[in-house]
Amino acid sequence: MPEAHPDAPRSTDAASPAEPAYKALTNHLPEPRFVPLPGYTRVGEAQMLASAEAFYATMDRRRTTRHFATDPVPRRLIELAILTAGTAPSGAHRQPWRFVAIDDPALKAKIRAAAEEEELKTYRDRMTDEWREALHPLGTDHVKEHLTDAPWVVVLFAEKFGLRADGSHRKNYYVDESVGIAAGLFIAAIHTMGLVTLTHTPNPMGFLREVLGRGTNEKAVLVLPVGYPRPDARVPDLQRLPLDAIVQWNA
Ligand code: IYR
Repeated sequence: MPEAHPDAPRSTDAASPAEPAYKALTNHLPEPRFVPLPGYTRVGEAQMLASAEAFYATMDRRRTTRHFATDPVPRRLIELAILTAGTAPSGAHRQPWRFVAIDDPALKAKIRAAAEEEELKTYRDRMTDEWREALHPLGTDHVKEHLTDAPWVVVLFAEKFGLRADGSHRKNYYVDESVGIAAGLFIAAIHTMGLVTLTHTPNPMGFLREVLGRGTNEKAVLVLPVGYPRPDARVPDLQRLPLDAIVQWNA
């Protein structure tokens, strides 16, 4: 099919829905502004294959370790990982992710103490036997030395809803999905720059909002220590599922 001129109107153009009843619901709204897709260059299949193989090989070397070196990491690297996370797609482009990046040793210690207090209760009293058994191969416990060893602790909050200046709520959409995608991009960015991170999920997480002074419209979803692995860093002996276990092609 010949390519249409980019300015030519198209009946399927999302910016100008043709269906009259739908149009009537939105005609009080300003016309959406569209710009040409920026920065896209189509590359050949051989180059795509090479990049895809290389990226997969890089990502397949990512491992979650709990053993962090205390060496400092420049703040700019954390900024770049957060900027990368912020490129995630999000429901209605609400970008409902907020990051708190902590390198203050006193604040890290405070978070560690509060997390360990909750985690001890979780591991000792709240976990079912089944859950404890599931975690046993990972070697996790309530001791969270990574929260003080890692030079940075990044806490990811989900903005459940926005707050307008008058205090009213502005709805966000697909918050869990959007924040999950942002977390994945953050993890990929940290890994490709040569650092390690760990997806820590203290439970319950309410204390983080208080300690970090965040609004009640936000909910902590992940604690991500970031740093270099310790020279003696270890990981559990785990395998990833093969392709045929995680994909189906057509019906
Ligand atoms: N939140 C606890 C327990 C934990 C739960 C799961 I599921 C894990 O995959 C790992 C740990 C913690 O962060 O230790």
